[in-house]
Amino acid sequence: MLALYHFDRSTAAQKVRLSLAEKRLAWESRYVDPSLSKRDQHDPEYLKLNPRGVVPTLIHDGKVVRESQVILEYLEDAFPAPPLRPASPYERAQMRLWTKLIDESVHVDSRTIGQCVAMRFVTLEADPATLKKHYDAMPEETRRDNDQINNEMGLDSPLLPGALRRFKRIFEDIERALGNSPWLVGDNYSLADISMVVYANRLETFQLSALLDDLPKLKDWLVRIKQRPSFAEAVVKWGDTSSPARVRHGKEAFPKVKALWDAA
Ligand SMILES: N[C@@H](CCC(=O)N[C@@H](CS)C(=O)NCC(=O)O)C(=O)O
Repeated sequence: MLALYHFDRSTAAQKVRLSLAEKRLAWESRYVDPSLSKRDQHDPEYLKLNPRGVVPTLIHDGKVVRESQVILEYLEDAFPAPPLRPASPYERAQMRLWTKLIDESVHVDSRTIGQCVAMRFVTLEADPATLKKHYDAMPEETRRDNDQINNEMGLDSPLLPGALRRFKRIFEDIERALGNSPWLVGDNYSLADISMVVYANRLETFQLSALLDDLPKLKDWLVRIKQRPSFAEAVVKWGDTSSPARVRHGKEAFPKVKALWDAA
């Protein structure tokens, strides 16, 4: 039996749901409400499963697996068909050079961009005592420190230019990799594509897709992945929607973000 602790718009959870959908695996949804009034991710029972207080967490026949990139590899080992890893050891290594980037920078940078552009407004409207409780409960010190800086400083955060610069470089690398092949590695859709696509899609939900205008192959890759039934099942169905506030904040932020992107 498979169960997934997750929430709708979490990029880390989207990746795992994409793999589960590609493999047509049935799973039970255990929804973790991250809103400031609930903060299920800080519940002591959940922290026993995931001491970092984040989603996703996979439960497979009672065994607990956490960290989205680890979960993706676990699912390949436990449920190899259809494979989302190339067969050859060399291409598998190439795939892992892409997936390694997620924990090196991509996930944290995506969080910085999202918070500076739009998510911070929830914290600006929150009651200070509730917000303090939230920060105090966050088990990861770096995450807490970054969140505080990004939420307080928004587009003026000192972390934003670097996050956009690293994103731009990686997206340019994706554009080059797609020069001769429809997928990032080899002839097939793999964990490299799944791991990266949720972050490209996230830029779109923050109304920042025009940043990708000079990257036509990446844009085409994004469209092709969105056409796969797994994307509807794993991302759209769970409501990775742009709320009216997110659309408004994204549009307002765009000129400043674009200037930082162009300067990067
Ligand atoms: N390295 C972790 C990162 C997970 C992560 O950052 N999850 C976010 C959602 S995308 C989360 O749970 N956020 C809630 C919080 O930070 O309080 C993974 O890949 O599983």
